[in-house]
Amino acid sequence: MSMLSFERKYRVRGGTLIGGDLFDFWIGPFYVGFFGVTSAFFATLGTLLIIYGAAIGPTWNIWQINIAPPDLSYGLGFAPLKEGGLWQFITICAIGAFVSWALREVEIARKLGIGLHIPFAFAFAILAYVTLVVIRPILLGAWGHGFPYGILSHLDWVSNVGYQFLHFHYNPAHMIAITFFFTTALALSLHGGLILSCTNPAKGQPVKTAEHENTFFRDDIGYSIGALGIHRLGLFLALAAVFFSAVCIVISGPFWTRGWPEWWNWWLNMPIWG
Ligand code: 07D
Ligand code: 07D
Ligand code: U10
Repeated sequence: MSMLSFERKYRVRGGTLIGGDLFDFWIGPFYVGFFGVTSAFFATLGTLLIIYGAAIGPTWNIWQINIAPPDLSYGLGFAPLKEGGLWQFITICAIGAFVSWALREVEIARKLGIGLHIPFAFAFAILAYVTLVVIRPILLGAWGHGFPYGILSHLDWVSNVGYQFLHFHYNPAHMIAITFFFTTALALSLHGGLILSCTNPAKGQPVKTAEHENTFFRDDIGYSIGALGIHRLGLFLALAAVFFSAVCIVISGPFWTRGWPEWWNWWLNMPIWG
């Protein structure tokens, strides 16, 4: 409720990227905008296509519903609806919805006069998805290299593709991505822990200040990155994790076709060993 007086001030026209005032309004808590309409359109259509795919498929079991990409023999062409064409339409809808959502975030940020950090961050997730279902399939020459849309079937795809490269853990970019993911969790737990320890003290105790926060880490590890710094670091770590994920999958196949353990032979093959 305390937000309402602020919202009255900010819920004004302007900041849209396209369409001027046309969709510049709110429905309940949601800002609509041109890209809200395109988000809703693509998300609704994509979801209906998934439901249609489920309806013509063998099961309504939520875990087992599967919309597979076309057979490799279709290459980069369009496939009939029931033989992967649905997957192709759903992919178009998904990209339409994700990009619309990012642009809607841009419009909201512009209205508020804040930075574009959040849509910038979401763009990395979209990049990872597009790498999996567009960039890598194009580099490999067939839409059939995209992952299937289904809760369990997409896990099977990850496992199969992993074993195609013998042992995916030896993929160096996968190692870097995983390290960034783990570091992101460490950073968030340290930050969440520190903020709660200072701002949510035991009953009767005063709330502590930034001095306490800095001093804890100076005493503990000799250095404090500071209040702004930890947020910059957190964003960097999370985006780096996703970026190296996209790298690790796009090099698997298009740029390296053998098992990943073999990649490390460059070390044994160094001329310095004589
Ligand atoms: C908590 C924000 C909320 C989002 C949620 C996901 C749907 C799908 C669709 C029935 C953190 C909503 C889910 C809309 C329903 C149909 C057709 C985000 C939060 C709650 N995966 N994945 C999951 C997606 C890929 C992998 C869960 C999407 C790649 C592994 C969920 C994509 C690879 C495991 C899911 C995608 C991969 C999962 C939980 C897109 C490498 C698990 C996700 C669009 C990245 C885990 C049964 C979550 C699981 C899991 C969704 C892509 C690997 C169903 C939408 C191909 C190894 N994935 N995934 O919490 O339990 O994300 O699977 O790219 O173990 Mg996946
Ligand atoms: C793609 C999601 C994008 C989501 C978007 C939004 C909606 C809306 C609506 C909730 C990228 C979707 C939104 C649908 C929902 C509402 C209302 C995120 C995406 C745009 N791996 N591995 C990774 C680990 C192994 C393999 C990445 C660990 C095995 C393959 C990450 C381990 C083998 C691929 C990672 C491990 C193997 C990966 C995933 C451990 C299998 C990929 C994160 C501890 C035998 C994938 C780009 C990611 C990748 C990937 C971690 C093990 C294979 C670094 C920790 C050894 C084939 N693995 N992996 O990318 O890089 O998120 O994808 O063993 O393709 Mg791996
Ligand atoms: C952070 C923070 C911080 C905070 C914070 C947070 C990070 C210190 C100040 C935020 C963090 C949290 C709240 C914590 C929890 C968050 C997570 C764990 C992340 C995961 C989040 C979720 C799982 C929630 C996901 C929910 C979503 C995405 C909302 C779903 C929304 C909708 C379904 C509606 C979308 C709205 C749209 C598209 C625009 C408006 C549209 C409508 C209202 C619908 C009506 C549509 C129209 C009018 C358009 C017409 C429709 C058409 C044309 C379609 C027709 C098509 C056909 C085919 C028929 O650091 O600071 O605290 O809080």
